[in-house]
Amino acid sequence: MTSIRLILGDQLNLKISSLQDINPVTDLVLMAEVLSEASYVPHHQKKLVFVFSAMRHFADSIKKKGYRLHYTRLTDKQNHGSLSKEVIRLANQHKIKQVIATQPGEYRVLEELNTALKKAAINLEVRADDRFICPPGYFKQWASRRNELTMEFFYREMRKKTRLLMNNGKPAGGKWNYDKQNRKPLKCQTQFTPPKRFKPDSTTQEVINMVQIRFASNMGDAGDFSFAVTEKQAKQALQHFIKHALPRFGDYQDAMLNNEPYLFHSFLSHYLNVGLLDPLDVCRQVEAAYQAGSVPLNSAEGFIRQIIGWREFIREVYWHFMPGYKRRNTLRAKRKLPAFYWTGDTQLNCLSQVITMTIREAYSHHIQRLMITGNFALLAGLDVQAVSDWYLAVYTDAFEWVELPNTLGMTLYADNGIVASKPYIASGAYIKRMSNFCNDCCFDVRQRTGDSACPFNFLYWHFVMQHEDKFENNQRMGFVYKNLNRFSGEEKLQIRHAARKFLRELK
Ligand code: FAD
Ligand code: DLZ
Repeated sequence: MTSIRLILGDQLNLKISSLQDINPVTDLVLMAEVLSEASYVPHHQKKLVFVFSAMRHFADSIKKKGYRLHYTRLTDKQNHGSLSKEVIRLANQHKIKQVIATQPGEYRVLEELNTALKKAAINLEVRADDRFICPPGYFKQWASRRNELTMEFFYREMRKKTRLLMNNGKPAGGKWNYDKQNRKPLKCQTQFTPPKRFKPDSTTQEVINMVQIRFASNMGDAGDFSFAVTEKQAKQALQHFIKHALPRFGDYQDAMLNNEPYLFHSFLSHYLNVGLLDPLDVCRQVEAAYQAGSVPLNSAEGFIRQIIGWREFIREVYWHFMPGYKRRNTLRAKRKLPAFYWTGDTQLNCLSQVITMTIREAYSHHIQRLMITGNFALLAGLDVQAVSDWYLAVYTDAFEWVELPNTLGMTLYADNGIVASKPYIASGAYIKRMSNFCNDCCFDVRQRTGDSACPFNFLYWHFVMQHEDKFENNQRMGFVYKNLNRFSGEEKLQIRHAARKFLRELK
């Protein structure tokens, strides 16, 4: 039967399951730039340019393959504005009753397609997304056998399944995980080679112009866009990372520095998430670099763990617990998102640094997301939905399946400990240890209370006191409550006053 093969903006790979068994003579491939997807959160300008330009370049590959393509541009007059409406428009136009899609990355999109196509009496076949390593059904079975969903144990299963860094069934080097060797702070004189950049071609330039006009008030500047937008370019970016940054990725994974967004991180997540890079292929190349002796084991293992461990685990958590997951808010965090999350205009240097880098690059690395903007959001009790929407909007790699469990779960503890076994909270001392942000800050990281005290300090202890009932018996929080018990009543009172005053004035 003739079918429409739907390709979404994050499914840009010729091996995608929805294209398998395509009849190039009769079937139609549909790709659509639509306003509903471009505006369900106010996406960063660079994210919009990336998605649209990568879609347009991928459309060229579809045509080169000889497939019949229907491509709707955002500015086309007949564009009906949403994915389901574009599918139905094309189906009606060609009298086609069968649509084949790879499972969308977001529950919202799957629901939209299911509901609208059912109403239009069009059959929708949804195929598994086999770019992911964990096979359908595996996680459910794995989860049913345990009380706690610990990423580390899931990761070991993925190592066995992929045989990455395995020798005769045993982990390379004798240990599964070298995380303890991955927490060194960095010196500000360290030299970095930034990620590979690409000059926009005429296709990208056209998209830049469109985004600058239509999304002028969105965060960021599309004008200096220089990301890879094709599979070929993304592969060059990967090679560049393996050669220049991966060898020191492991040691300095958790470090942060003023004005240095990338350090030794890969800047590859957005390429992986839209399909320009294949996760398993990336991991095999990293393994090969380790086997060739050009990359130490703690870097290779650390990097592979992020992809076959965290990335896969996070996706499984999303699909396992949605749709209810999105509404979770265990700590009842409801405070309005402060305006500085959109401007970077705050006296706290660490927040200003990370948000300013985010505005410039539509990127920040994991520890910046988790321990600076995320840590603040958790300590200040910022509204879970607003914080999640912010992360979904501002990062190029943000798609709900990966953004939500990282934000709501790992960062905000709103899922009651499914992703994180304890809240990821830290006072100024952690930020000082892992970065040079505090050197340029007007607040004093050594002070817990008083006018110049670092707000992360009193907010940290305020959070610990506020949620004592919930966390005092959490084994991993034992030392924190032991420390709290050493504080005098007067000191606790001062902390409460300082935190409440700060939070009252937070706008
Ligand atoms: P590297 O540090 O070089 O890591 C290598 C790769 O591992 C990444 O490219 C990514 O694919 C994968 N990875 C690492 N950590 C994670 C993780 N926790 N979850 C999933 N994959 C991971 N990642 C996204 O891809 N999209 C998001 O929307 C997203 N939102 C996040 C929100 C918060 C609050 C936090 C704390 C983390 C979020 N992450 C997200 C995870 C992580 O921060 C990014 O994957 C990483 O910063 C991307 O930069 P990189 O490519 O340089 O990663
Ligand atoms: C993020 C995004 C944007 C900005 N625009 C489109 C679009 O116009 N067309 C499309 O097919 N996909 C787009 N995407 C990705 C989707 O919003 C969505 O995140 C993924 O398809 C996952 O379901």
